[in-house]
Amino acid sequence: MRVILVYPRFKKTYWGYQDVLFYVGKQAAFPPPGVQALEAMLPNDWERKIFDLNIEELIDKDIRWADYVWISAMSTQRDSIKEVIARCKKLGRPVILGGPIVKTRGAEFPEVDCFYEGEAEAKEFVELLSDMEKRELKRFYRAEKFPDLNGSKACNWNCINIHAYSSVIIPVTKGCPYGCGFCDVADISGQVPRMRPECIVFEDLNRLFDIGFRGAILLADDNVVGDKSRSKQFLSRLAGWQKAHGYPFEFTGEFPITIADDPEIMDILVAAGFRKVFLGLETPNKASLLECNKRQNVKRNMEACVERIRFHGLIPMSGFIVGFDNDNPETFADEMVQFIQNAGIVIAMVGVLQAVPGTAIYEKLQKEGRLRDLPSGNNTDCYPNFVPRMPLEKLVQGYKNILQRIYSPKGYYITICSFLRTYDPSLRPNKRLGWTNFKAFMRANLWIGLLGGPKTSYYYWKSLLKVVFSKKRQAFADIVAFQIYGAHFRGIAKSVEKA
Ligand code: B12
Repeated sequence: MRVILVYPRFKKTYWGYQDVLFYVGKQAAFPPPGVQALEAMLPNDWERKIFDLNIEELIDKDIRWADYVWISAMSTQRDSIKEVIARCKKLGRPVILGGPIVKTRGAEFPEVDCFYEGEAEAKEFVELLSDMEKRELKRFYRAEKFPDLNGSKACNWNCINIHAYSSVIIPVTKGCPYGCGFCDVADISGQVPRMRPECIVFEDLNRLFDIGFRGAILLADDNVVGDKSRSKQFLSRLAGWQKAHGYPFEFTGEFPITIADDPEIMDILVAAGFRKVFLGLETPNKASLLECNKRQNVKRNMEACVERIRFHGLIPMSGFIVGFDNDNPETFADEMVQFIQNAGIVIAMVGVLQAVPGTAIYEKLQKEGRLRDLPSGNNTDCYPNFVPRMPLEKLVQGYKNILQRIYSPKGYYITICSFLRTYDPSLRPNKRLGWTNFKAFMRANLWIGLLGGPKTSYYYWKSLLKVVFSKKRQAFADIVAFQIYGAHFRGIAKSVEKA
C-alpha cells in the first residue's frame, strides 16, 4: 500500500510568521504534527511520503505514485485543500480528509472520498486502515470521543525535513478543564486532560536529541498544566532530562493565567527550559470575560499576574479577542491598547471574535439568529461570522486602530519598556545562543535597523541600547527577537488595514 500524507498551505496568520522566517533562514514556522502522528501509526509495510505544502510542492508524479492521498488540515488551509483535492480527482486518486477541519467545515469538500473525524488513537482508525486494505472505504469514520492516548507512537523525525522549520512540535496532552465560551477544545478534546504515555514523549525527545536537533519545541497541548499534579510530575522529569542533556531545547506552550498563583510550577517551567508561555488573556474588559465564561481571568488582576510570571523568568505572550457583546464601541480599542502596553505583552496576537460550532458563544448567537457563516479560522480577516452587537464598521475600525497602535514602532517600543521593567532573564538555565541567532541578529540590523524606514530603525536601535544599558543585559537576544516579531506583526497590521 502506498500513501501520501499532505499538509496543505496556510494563509498568512499570526502563527505562520511568513514575513520573518528569512531572518532565521527557515521555510515554515512549524512542521505538521497531525501528519507526523499518523505517519508513525501506519503499518510498517505501507510505503509513505509526507508533503508539507508550506515548504514544498506536490507534483503529479507523487500523486500518481499513491494508492491513497491523506490530507490533514485545519480551517485556514481551506483554499489549498481544494486545490489538492481537485488535482487528486483529476488523476483518479482517492482522498481521505482528517484533522479539525472535518468537524467545522467538512461539508465544503463533497468531492472527498472519505472523511475521518477525530483522533487516530481511536479504534475507528484501525477500521479505516483495514477498509483501505480491502478497498472498501466508507464515506465517514467518526472516532469515539476522547480515546486514551496509549496507542500514540513516537515520532519518526526523519520523515520530515526538520531543518526547514523554526520550531518542532510535540504533543504531550489533549484536553483542557476550562470551558471558555469561544473555544471548542472542550468539545473536540474534552475537559479531562489525557496524556500520551510519558515514555513515548521522552522517546520523541531522545530521538530528536540523537538526530542532532537543538532549539525550539512547541508542546501541542490545549493546556500544558490541565492536570496540575500530573503535569508537575512530568515537567519535573523534563527538567531533569534537560539538565542531564545540557538544555538542548527551549519549550513553549499554552497556559492558563492561574500559573501566576503557583510559584512552584513557574519554577519548574523555568527549570525545564520553558521560555515563552502563551496565555489566553483575551480582553481586559471584565464584562466581556464573564460573557465568554473566562472566570479564571475575571477573578485576578491580570496585569499583576503577568508581572509575576515575568518576574519568574518567563515571557508571557497572549491572544486577545475583540467583538464581544460587552465591548464598549467607544472605548474597547483604547482599553486594549492600554492593557497590552502597560502589561508589557510584547507578543500580543489580537483577533476578531469568531463563533465556532460546539461553543457556548456559537449556540447563543444561533439562538439569537445572529450567525451568518461558518468561522474562517483566520482571526485577522475582519470577518466575524456573526452580526456583532456594535456596528461592524465600528468594530473593524477599532480593531485596525488597535493593531496600528500596538505594532507601530513607538507603540511597540513602549510595550518593550514595560516588559523590561519586571522581566528577570537571569533565572533561565539555558542561555545557549548559536550561529542562527547571530545570523538573525545581523539580518535584523540590516532589514529593520538600517532599511526599516526612519521610525522603525530609530526605535529598533533605541530598544537595543535600552537593554544594553540596563541591568537586564541578558535579555538582549529577547529584544532582538521581539523586533523580528514586531516586523511580522506590522506585516499583519498592513494586511488587516487593506482588508
Ligand atoms: C498546537 C496547535 C497549534 C500550534 C501548531 C499548529 C500547526 N500545525 O502549525 C500553533 C500554536 C502554531 C497553532 C496555530 C494556529 N491554530 Co492551532 N491548535 C493547536 C492545538 C492546540 C493542537 C493541534 C495539534 O497539533 N495536536 C496534536 C496532533 C497530533 O493532533 P491533530 O493535528 O489533531 O491530529 C490528530 C487527529 O486530528 C487525527 N488526524 C489529523 N489529521 C488527520 C488526517 C487523516 C486522514 C486522519 C485519518 C486522521 C487525522 O489524527 C491525529 C492523531 O490523533 C489545536 C487544538 C486541538 N485540540 O486540536 C489547535 C487548533 C488546531 N488550531 C486552530 C487554529 C484556528 C489555529 C490558527 C489558525 C490560529 C490563528 N488564528 O492564528 C493558527 C494557524 C497555524 C499556522 N501555522 O498558521 C484550531 C483549528 C480550527 C479548525 N476547526 O480548523 C484548533 C482546533 C483550535 C481551536 N479549537 O480553535 N495551533
